[in-house]
Amino acid sequence: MVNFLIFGPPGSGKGTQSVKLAEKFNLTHLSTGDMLRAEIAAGTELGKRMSSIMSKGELVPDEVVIEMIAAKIDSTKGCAGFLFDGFPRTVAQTAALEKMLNDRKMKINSMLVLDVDHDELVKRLILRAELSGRPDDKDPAVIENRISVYREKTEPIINYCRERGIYQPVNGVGSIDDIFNRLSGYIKNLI
Ligand code: B4P
Repeated sequence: MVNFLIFGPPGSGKGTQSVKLAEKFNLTHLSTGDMLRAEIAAGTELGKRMSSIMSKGELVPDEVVIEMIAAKIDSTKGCAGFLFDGFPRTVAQTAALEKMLNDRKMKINSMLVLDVDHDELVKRLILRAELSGRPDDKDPAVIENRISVYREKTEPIINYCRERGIYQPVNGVGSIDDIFNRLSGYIKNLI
């Protein structure tokens, strides 16, 4: 199994690229954002508790997403590896993922970091709000909070992964197909 993190600020294209990459390389796409939104849509107790946190642009508790990911890893069979999208988002989640994978004789092979400037992120999310109806895309103040939370709590993971020699920056500006080709080039070299 070859496992990848797709990483970057909100609106950097993680979800967009993950769907295409998972299909091309037979990877299982695990998006904690999608899993949490599915809980909210199903009206579960967990979904109800997480909904107000997400609508403010804050991170849900580490243990919630760690448990979700562990369950998915154990129930997935027959893929070439995992593509983790939007997880990990804190250094604690990263350490938990490393342990989870080590316990199962796997590792994080590469962290692909989409590099996109602030104005482009805001532009994309405001545009998406018109189509998605996502409460965290609708309010510009919530978008700014999500970007600040990323800089403060999520970005430190880059150094953690750099020290492990798995950090790979990727230019995230351009057409969706161009970025897909850039990412595919890195994945092809490892799979
Ligand atoms: P996520 O679902 O992960 O949402 P996101 O950061 O907004 O990124 P997403 O993947 O959806 O967007 P993309 O960049 O593809 O998280 C949502 C919330 O869930 C978090 O704020 C948090 O509350 C919670 N959460 C999730 N995981 C968590 C965790 N591990 N721990 C704690 N809390 C967690 O795309 C954005 C837009 O850009 C799209 O409209 C797309 O069409 C467009 N786009 C993409 N590529 C483009 C390009 N090249 N050019 C132009 N537009 C492009």
